[in-house]
Amino acid sequence: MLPVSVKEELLRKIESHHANVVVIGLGYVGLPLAVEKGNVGFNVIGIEKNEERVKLINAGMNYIPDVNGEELRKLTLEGRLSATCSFDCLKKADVIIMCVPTPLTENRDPDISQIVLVTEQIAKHLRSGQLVTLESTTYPGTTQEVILPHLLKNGLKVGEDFFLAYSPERVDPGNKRFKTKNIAKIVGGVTPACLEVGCNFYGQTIQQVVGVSSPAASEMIKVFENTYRAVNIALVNELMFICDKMGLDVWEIVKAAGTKPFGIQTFYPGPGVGGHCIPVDPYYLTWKVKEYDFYSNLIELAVQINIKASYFVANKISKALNQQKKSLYESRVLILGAAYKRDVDDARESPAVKIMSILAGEGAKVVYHDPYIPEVELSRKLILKSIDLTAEEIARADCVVIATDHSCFDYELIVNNADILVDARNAIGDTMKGRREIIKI
Ligand code: SAJ
Repeated sequence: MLPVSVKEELLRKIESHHANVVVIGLGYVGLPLAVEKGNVGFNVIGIEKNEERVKLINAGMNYIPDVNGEELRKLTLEGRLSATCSFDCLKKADVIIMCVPTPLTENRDPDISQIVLVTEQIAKHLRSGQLVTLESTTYPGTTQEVILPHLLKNGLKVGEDFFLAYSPERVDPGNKRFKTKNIAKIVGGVTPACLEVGCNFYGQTIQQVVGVSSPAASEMIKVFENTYRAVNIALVNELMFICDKMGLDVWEIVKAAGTKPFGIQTFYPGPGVGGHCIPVDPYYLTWKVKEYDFYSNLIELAVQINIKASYFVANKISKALNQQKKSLYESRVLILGAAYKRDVDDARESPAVKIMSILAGEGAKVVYHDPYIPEVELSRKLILKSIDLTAEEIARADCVVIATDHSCFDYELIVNNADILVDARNAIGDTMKGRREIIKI
C-alpha cells in the first residue's frame, strides 16, 4: 500500500471536517468565516490581538453585526470556537487563514505590515501538512513575493509539504442577502496542489469556488473589483459636479439612466467614498504598477474626484448659509450620520467625518448625531460625541446636513424642524418635496 501523501492526508482531514482551523484576525471578515467553518464541524481557534474581543468570543458574545450571535454562542459552548492572543496554537493548525487589515500609511502607500508580522509567526510554527491562505486585500504579488519567501525559510517544500493560496474576502458589511457562504470565492494557489487543497477547503462551506491561475491573478481580481467601484462612483460624482453647473438633478439622471435594462450599472453620487476598501484598494494597485514603470491616470484621477466630492458638499453647506446671510464661521452645523455608509457602525475614511473636519477648519461649530458611532476624532484636540437627535437640536442648528442616510433616522422630524437642510444622500428624495427648501447635492 503506497504511503498516503501529505496532501492526501490534509485533504482527508478537510473533507471529514476534522482539520484544526486557525483564523488570524477576528474582524468583519475573520469572525464570519470562523463561524461558518465552526458550523460545519471544524474546530476553530481565532487569533486576535484585541484582548477585549478575545474575552467576548470566549464568553460566547458577538461583536460583528453580520454574525449570528446565537450560532457563535453555541459554537463556543460546544468548544468548537475559541479565541486567543497567542500564536502558539499555530503548531496544531491544519489550516491557517490570515484576515488582517491592510490599510494605507500616512502618505497613502500600502501598509502590509500586519501581513508580514503574522507571516513571520506562521513561519515560526510551520510544519508539514498545513494549508496557509491570505484573504486580506493586497497588491498583486504579495503572496508570491512576500509571504512565500518567509515560509520557504523552513526548508519545507511548497505544494508538497505545505500549501499556500490567496483567496480574497468579498464581504459586503451590512448586506443581508450575500453572506460568506453564498458569495463566490476566488482561489489562486502557488502550485496546482496548493490550488486543489485551497479550493477543497473553501468548498466545504462556500457554494461556489472559482480556481484561478495564480495568487497574483487572485489578488488582482480583488483590487480590480474595488477599483471598478471607485472609478464608477467617481464618474457619478463628476456627473454631480456637472449637473450642479447645468442646473440638472443628478439623482434624476442616474435613476432614469438605470432604467436601461443592459449596459449600465447604477452608482450614486455622494459626499465621497469611505470604508476600509473603496478609498484604499485603488492605491494598492496604482502603487504596485509604478514598479513596472506605469502610471494609472484613470484610477488616480478617480481617487481625486471622490475626495473632491467631500469638498463639494462642504461648499454647498457654506453657500446655503451664505444665502441666508450667515457665515460658515461660528455657524452651528448639525451633521446627521458619521458612518461611512448607511446602517454600518464603522467610520473609517468616512466622508461624513471628512466634511466635519473641513467645516471645523473653517470655524464652524460642528455637532453630529449617529446612533452607530458614539464619537469621532477630528483631530487630537477635537473629539466630538454624538448628540441626541431632538426637534430642539435640529431647530437650533443654522444648517442640518444628511451626510449618511441611516434607515433609523426620523426624516419627518428632520424636515419639519431644520432651518436649512442639505441632503448629501438624496435621503429625502421627493417624499417631502415642497415642505421646505431642501438643498440636494
Ligand atoms: N458609495 C457611493 N456611491 C455608490 C456606492 C457606494 O458613494 O454608488 C460610497 C458608500 O457610501 C461608501 C463607499 O462608497 O462610503 C463604499 O461603499 P461600498 O458599499 O462599496 O463599500 P464597502 O467597503 O462597505 O463594501 C465593499 C463591498 N461593496 C459592494 O460590493 C457593494 C465590496 O466592494 C467589497 O466586498 C468590500 O467593499 C471589501 O471588503 O472589499
